[in-house]
Amino acid sequence: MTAFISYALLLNLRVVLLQKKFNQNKMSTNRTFTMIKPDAVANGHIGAIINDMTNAGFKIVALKYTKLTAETAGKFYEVHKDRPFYGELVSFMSSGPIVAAILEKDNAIEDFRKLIGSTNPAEAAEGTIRQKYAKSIDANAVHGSDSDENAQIEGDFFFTAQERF
Ligand code: RTP
Ligand code: MG
Repeated sequence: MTAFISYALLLNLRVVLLQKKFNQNKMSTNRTFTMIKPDAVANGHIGAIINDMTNAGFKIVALKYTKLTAETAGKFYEVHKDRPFYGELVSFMSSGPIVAAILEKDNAIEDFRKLIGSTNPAEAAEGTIRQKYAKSIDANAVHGSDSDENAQIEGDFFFTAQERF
């Protein structure tokens, strides 16, 4: 009898752990990280951009109004450190306050990249956030993660576990 109960408890524990792992995986694949960049903040577009994001079905998991230093901006965009635009990118991203957020939706990475449009606003599709609010390839209004892995890294860069809901 004792052996049977122990076996049942172990089985139950295994099911709970598997469910937890499934939920963790599901959460990371359904999340993206974004920043409203200094140009869009300075031009008064925070409200309109958040509205576009939530209207497109993205739920806000975490949200913060903050400012990057040259050092933290440099770290955030470290993947681009050998690119010719790195210096300008770092100086622009630390030039004023930004809004950082973690967003959740099915197919978050791809759908969010579609919502923000091409890196160069001149090439961004009609109705996209960059087409509506961005002026140039440097000051392009918003950031969007390019993969599940980077969404996780970038979200962790700005938010503690207690700041996510
Ligand atoms: P982001 O990371 O900010 O969401 O932008 P993205 O994925 O669309 O573009 P990415 O290739 O990751 O580049 C990061 C930022 O660097 C600037 N950039 N300038 N002059 C250029 O050719 C050039 N290429 C990229 C942009 O401001 C871009 O958002
Ligand atoms: Mg990128």
